[in-house]
Order: sequence, then structure tokens, then C-alpha cells
Amino acid sequence: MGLLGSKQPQAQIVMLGLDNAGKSTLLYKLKHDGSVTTVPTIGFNVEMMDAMKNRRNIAVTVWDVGGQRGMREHWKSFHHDAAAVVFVVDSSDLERLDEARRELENTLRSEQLRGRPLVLVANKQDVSGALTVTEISDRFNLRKLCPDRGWFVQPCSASTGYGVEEAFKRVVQMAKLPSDPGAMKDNIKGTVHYIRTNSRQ
Ligand code: G3D
Ligand code: MG
Repeated sequence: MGLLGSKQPQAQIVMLGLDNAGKSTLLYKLKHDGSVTTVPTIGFNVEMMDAMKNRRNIAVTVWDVGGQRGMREHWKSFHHDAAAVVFVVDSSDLERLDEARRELENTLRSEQLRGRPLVLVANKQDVSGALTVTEISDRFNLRKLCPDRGWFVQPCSASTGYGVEEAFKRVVQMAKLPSDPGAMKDNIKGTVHYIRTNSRQ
């Protein structure tokens, strides 16, 4: 377990997505490798995990932020210092796909997330009729939406465990640590923008 204040590099991962997408199931599958009964997240869940990146042990903190409409305005508070964004989509809920896309677009507009990589988790692949990774990428128009950041779409079933480890590994691999070349500059820019914006209110 990484300790705050220790020399171990830290990566903050923010996990977003509509309510019912499967974020909390994914988090607990990853952390406890078991099934847990989730209840709608009011506020957020947070877990710390160890991972290897560039042959170094890093402490990863994953923030699972509640996806209900009322919570979405608070998503911004979690952007600060995010090394990567995970956006979880219920690939079987075709009715809410546009809503999910709009929320992803809003999220990626955040100045503080500029250049931060995106792993879009195409969850609930076990449900028949779920959209494939290619269909999700097309429906979200990711190529156009992410001209200036790395992105990847990971097929997953949080409840069976399919793709869960792979999603985490991919996020860690793509995450921008403060010690990565170029990342610090972006972080500082983001911080300055954050302070300016907030001091005006
Ligand atoms: P959220 O944290 O994004 O709001 P939850 O979503 O993790 O609470 O999951 C919402 C519901 O979707 C839960 O069902 C959960 O079991 C289910 N779910 C999550 N991931 C998957 C998946 O990959 N496949 C299937 N089939 N279901 C999944 P309940 O019935 O408990 O509300
Ligand atoms: Mg939840």
C-alpha cells in the first residue's frame, strides 16, 4: 500500500460515467477480486492500489465518483491532478448512450484534464446486444473527440471480471505521472488555471 508522503510515485485516477454504468462494481472487482453488492454511490468511493509502471512500484489512487445527475457538477473537483481518466459506459444501454457521450464531451473540455489520457471502458460486454468496442468508438466519435490525448477502449465485464485487470494495466501504462517528461508543465498550467478561475468567484 502506498503511503501519502512517501517517496513512492503516486497516480490519481478519476473514474467517471453515468450512474449504473458499473464503476463501483469495476472498482471492487479490481480491489477485492470478488463480487460485491453495490448501491448507488452517493459522493465517491476511493481505493488505493499498487502497480508497476516503467519498472517502478507506484501507488495508484482510484476515485469512483457518483454518476447521478446531481453529482456530475462535482466531477470537476476530481479533475485536479488526475493522471488519467477512466470513463465507464454501459455498452448495453443504448438509450443512454447519447447522454453518456455528452457527459464525456463535457468532461474532456476541462482545462485541468488537458492532455490526460482516456481509457473508455465498454462495460457489460456479457449482456447480449451490448455494443462492441468498435461500435462504441464510432458512436462516441473518439478519434475526433480526442485529438490531443491518448485514448483506448477496453472491452470489459465488471461483474464477470473480463477485461478488468487489462483496463487497470492500460490505465497505469497510459497515466501521466508528475515525474513524466512534459506532465509537470501540464500540471502547473492546470493548477494556475484552477487558482485563477476559483479566485474570481
Ligand atoms: P455505478 O457505480 O456506475 O453506478 P454499479 O454502477 O457498479 O453500482 O452497477 C450498477 C448495476 O450494474 C449493478 O446491478 C451491477 O451489478 C451491474 N453491473 C455492473 N457491471 C456489470 C457487467 O459488466 N455486466 C452486468 N451484466 N451487470 C453489471 P444491480 O442489479 O445491483 O443494480
Ligand atoms: Mg457507484
